[in-house]
Amino acid sequence: MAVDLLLGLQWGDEGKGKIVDVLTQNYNLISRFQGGPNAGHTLIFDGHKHVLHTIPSGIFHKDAVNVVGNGVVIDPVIFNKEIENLSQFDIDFKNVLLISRKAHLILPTHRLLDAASEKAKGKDKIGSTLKGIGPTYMDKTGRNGMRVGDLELDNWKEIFETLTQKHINMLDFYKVDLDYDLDALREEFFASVAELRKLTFIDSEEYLHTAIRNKKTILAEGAQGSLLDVDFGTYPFVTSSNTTAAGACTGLGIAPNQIGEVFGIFKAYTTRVGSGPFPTELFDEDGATMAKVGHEFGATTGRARRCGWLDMVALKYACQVNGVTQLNMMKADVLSGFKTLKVCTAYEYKGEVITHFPYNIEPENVKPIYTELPGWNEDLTGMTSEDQLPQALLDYIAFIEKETGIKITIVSVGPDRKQTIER
Ligand code: 2SA
Ligand code: MG
Repeated sequence: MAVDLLLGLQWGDEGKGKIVDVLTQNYNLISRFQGGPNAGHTLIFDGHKHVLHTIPSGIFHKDAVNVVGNGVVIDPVIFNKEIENLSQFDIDFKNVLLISRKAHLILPTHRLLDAASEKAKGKDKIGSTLKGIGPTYMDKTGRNGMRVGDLELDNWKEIFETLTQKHINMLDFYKVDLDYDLDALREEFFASVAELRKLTFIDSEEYLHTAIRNKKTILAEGAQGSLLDVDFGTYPFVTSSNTTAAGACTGLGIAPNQIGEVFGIFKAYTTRVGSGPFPTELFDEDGATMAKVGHEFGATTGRARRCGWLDMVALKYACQVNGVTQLNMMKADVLSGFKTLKVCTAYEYKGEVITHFPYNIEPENVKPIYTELPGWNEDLTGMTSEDQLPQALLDYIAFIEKETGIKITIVSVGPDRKQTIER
């Protein structure tokens, strides 16, 4: 089949960037279909760490073409900084980084609206990355947005000014103090647009269909995670796009029957950054150990990530919504040294035991019910094949495979490309 999908099954930061990087060699095209600069995909190779936000993770592979699909939202300012950060690599951006004309643009005032909305919500804030994601998707579905293709029109600055003025009026609504210099923001935006124009804008759905007809292989790279999906996540503590498999169809213009493998990426434990319910969250030493050993800080904002045990109820739900065909388990090495591992296999929901993911998983409704498994002590980070893995880890893997009914085909034992065990 032509298009394989790679998706995060939890609340983001599962390690998608690393797996795309490992898999890229198998694909001609890597595409992003949703989200924007809120994403932080970390790749580590040759001893260096690289964080990508909007650019697909295939950018480091010479032979891959990278497509930013219509479902993505692009901030020209951040996009250019990302390109500048890659200047040490000899990348021919004009030919290997193609942008959909139908992708929406994040304006500086979208960022201001995001900040104002969060500030106005106070303690109930979403914990957004403040990149303007929500307001940009609101303008998209509200049919007011500005698209990449608009930059090719003579009157694009008028379109920009009209939308900016609307946003300035909206800012009044929030009644919060925001410090900003509109002229400076405008200048920075225009300068970045001039840079963005040096790249190639395409009708990406047509481009991808031609590629499919020409038997090219395509990997669609998801951002954030299934539990942040605007429909299926822990609403309202979600992002504003469809992060699940269906989002790849609408965000690229591919048909469901063109999808082949669906790689579901999950951490051996769970993390969440930002607000919102998290049934297996740990507030004790164990959680602190996961955060410390796993270096659990946001790749975009540097915020500390909340940590907890693996939630099988949520994982099975994500597998189901996405039609996952292969599981990839990340950060198994971080669990070395725990005497006992807990996996949440059911919820006590309003006094009843349930095994499905309900409407509302707020702590007052949901208490996790755990199954305990023995831990392992071995350092996994130097292991290169399955036969070196400790029996307790193999049992942990077998347990997850039995619960989900899906094979774990990759076990990651460290952040580097090389620390990847295929099964
Ligand atoms: P937004 O900015 O409107 O999409 O935020 C809404 C919620 O979605 C969460 N979110 C994320 N969660 C995990 N990782 C994300 N990307 C960065 C990373 C985050 C960072 O890879 O580390 O650096 O902090 C991401 N993007 C959005 C967000 O926390 C809100 O809960
Ligand atoms: Mg991330």
